[in-house]
Amino acid sequence: MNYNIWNLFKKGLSENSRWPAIWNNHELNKSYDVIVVGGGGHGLATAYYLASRYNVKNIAVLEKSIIGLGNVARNTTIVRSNYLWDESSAIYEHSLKLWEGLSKDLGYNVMFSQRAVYSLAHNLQDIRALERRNNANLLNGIDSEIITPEQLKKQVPYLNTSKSSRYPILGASVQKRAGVARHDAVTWGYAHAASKLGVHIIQNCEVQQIITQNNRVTKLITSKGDVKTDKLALVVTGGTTQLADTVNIRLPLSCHPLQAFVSEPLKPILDTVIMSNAVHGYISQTNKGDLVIGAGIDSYNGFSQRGSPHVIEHNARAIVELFPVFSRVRMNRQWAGTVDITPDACPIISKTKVSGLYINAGWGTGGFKATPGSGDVFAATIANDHPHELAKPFDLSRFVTGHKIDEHGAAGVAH
Ligand code: FAD
Ligand code: PYC
Repeated sequence: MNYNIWNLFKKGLSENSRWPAIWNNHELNKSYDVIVVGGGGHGLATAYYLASRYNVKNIAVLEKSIIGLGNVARNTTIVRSNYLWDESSAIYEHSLKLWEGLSKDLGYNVMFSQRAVYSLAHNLQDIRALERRNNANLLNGIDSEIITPEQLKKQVPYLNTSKSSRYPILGASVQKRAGVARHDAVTWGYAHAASKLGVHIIQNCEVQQIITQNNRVTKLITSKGDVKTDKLALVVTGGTTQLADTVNIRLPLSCHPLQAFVSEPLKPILDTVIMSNAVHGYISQTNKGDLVIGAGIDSYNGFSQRGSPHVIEHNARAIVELFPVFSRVRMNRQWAGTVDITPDACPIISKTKVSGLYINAGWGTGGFKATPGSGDVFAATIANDHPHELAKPFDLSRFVTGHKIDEHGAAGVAH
């Protein structure tokens, strides 16, 4: 099915009935050339690019639940590339460029909206950190500007820029090409395009154990039976350490809950994304009208998909500081996801000591924006059995050599 204007018109005439399935569900075959474990954004993107760019056939994505119910569905969809260090800004900028053509590439509207992302500064240290990152971004050819509170007020009229507020805003950085996308559409778009290229998407199929022979991946034990492969890609966020444990690989990942909540729908009032690390909250408005709000991680380790009340209470207070006009808005839903964080807040995209086993994890609080870029460079790494140039700095060896890339400051969310 092509989602072109003509087909949309035709289906509209039949009251949108009889739309075909967006992707095909398959039974598990006995073997595949490449198995991708995890049907989140990154797993589906990896499978799509393996098939579309690297000419790999006979691929399966195994998902323990239903595709797109993990973090890809639980995140707040901010897409930007303004990281501090060359290595990370390069991979995030590669991703942002792919976002810019993604709907066309997938033949599915992922509703990518380049509505700009503002990061606020409330003290001198914030200003220095934003200026440093702004200069680094400009040197790497990434769009970024520093603006004054007066300029900010013109662009975001309801923001409280009063000098007498508790944490006055001293300035901001803005990336105008940044924005948001629709998370479900990203999942379904990749599933649709991968499925069209023959990728088998197998839901309700939990991978329980990896079997090796002579230090090579040979087979997987799953809840739907055994399946053979000699190339296995793990893209399972919070599930990575448990699966890697089955082949005695220990990973520097710790999992935390990260919460978000949305309000009742409002008429259009906020046409951009505002982030503040100092008062500790960020906010945007969806196309439906809901305000989408989040803050930092819950500090304890855990896999809970709810989170602690005091974190969102603090978060709501921060948003009311920034936007007193939202103080009477009712909140509709709250949830959490499980974010997998490395010591340097950068991902792991790596071959491993087991031949044929590749790991993509540790995107922590910031992986949604990386979905296309991560999928592309990981697919290249798997297809060539050699790290893609942009993936090289994110090899597991950095935790041994000490070549870490500290992005805690640009992560957008405190950890
Ligand atoms: P997931 O969707 O979690 O995919 C992993 C999949 O693996 C899951 O579907 C899971 O069921 C499956 N799986 C696990 N174990 C197994 C197994 N044994 N067998 C088979 N399948 C298995 N990032 C941003 O860039 N911008 C944001 O604004 C942003 N906001 C966030 C807000 C919140 C509240 C949260 C929780 C995260 C946020 N993130 C954000 C981070 C982002 O969501 C993640 O980094 C990203 O979604 C992770 O990649 P994924 O989509 O592939 O993960
Ligand atoms: O990485 O920009 C980000 C982000 C915002 C909220 C969660 N992550």
